[in-house]
Amino acid sequence: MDMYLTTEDFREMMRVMYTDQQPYTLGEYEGIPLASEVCEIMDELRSFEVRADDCWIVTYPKAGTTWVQEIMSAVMHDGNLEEVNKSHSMLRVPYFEQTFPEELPTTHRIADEMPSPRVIKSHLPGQLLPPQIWTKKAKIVYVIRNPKDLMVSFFHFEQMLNLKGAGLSFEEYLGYRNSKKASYGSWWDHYLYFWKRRHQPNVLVLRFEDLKRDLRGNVEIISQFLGKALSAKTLDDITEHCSFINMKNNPMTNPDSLLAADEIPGRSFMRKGKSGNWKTHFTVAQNESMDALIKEKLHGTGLTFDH
Ligand code: PPS
Repeated sequence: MDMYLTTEDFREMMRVMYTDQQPYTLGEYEGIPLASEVCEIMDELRSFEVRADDCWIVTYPKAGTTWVQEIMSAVMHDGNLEEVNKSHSMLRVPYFEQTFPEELPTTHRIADEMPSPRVIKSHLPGQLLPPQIWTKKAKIVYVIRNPKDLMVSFFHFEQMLNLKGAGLSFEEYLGYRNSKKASYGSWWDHYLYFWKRRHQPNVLVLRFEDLKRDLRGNVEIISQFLGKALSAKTLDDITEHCSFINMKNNPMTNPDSLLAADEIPGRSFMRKGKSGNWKTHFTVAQNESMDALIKEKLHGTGLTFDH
């Protein structure tokens, strides 16, 4: 990605897009609300040339994308962290549907030029990903996070970057994000698409809470899934590299610098990095209503969340 876009370009563009502009407008593609610019390129994205050795990190936003993409990138570099730290995670791992101002190529065109094996990030719901992912059997790591923590993380993120949900109270935000009108559609449809496919050999479904409980074990699971036989020492090093505090302190893994979020005092993309942070945000009534929604939407699917 550096071939086309320098870190400085990227940062300046993000500053303009997020800090100076009004919240983006949402369009709709096949019933899924997406940023209007993304809707415009969706037909092109659907015909993207997938490679069999691509590794995709797919998530509903705020489920642990940045964390797992960094683990995947480090694994695909065989744990060579010196090499990994030469460029920012967001440049190493292209965000598939990210659009840029007109004079720059869109991310998927940049990804076209990247050498194999590629790690590619997307938040698109499964049914909108390029169909070649399934025919070529590219590997997909999908991360699920307790939707209550997802709400809190997303709420703060949208405030921080002045996105669609900025300006809403937490109560109003819950109403928006728990509806099919939210950007990227509903979290439950997004989760269930992959949950139902979790036994397919090219799909690995992980849980944010499991990564918190046992990061080393999950680094090993990811490495095996990606076909890498890494030494215990290398797995230890990747685990260390991907701890919350190390990712927050590392300018090549903390998105703040590229999102120009470090210009906003007291705010950080790497906010808390915890499971159960929702407990300090939800009222009793909000918690009950969220429990009822989770029960209604996930009933009979086998997907549940610990408290
Ligand atoms: S995005 O914008 O969709 O790419 O966001 P995403 O990366 O999916 O989610 C951001 C949340 O993940 C937390 N995070 C981590 N937690 C623990 N350990 C590590 N290493 C880590 N890296 C990122 C990040 O802090 C956001 O969660 P919250 O709850 O807001 O802190």
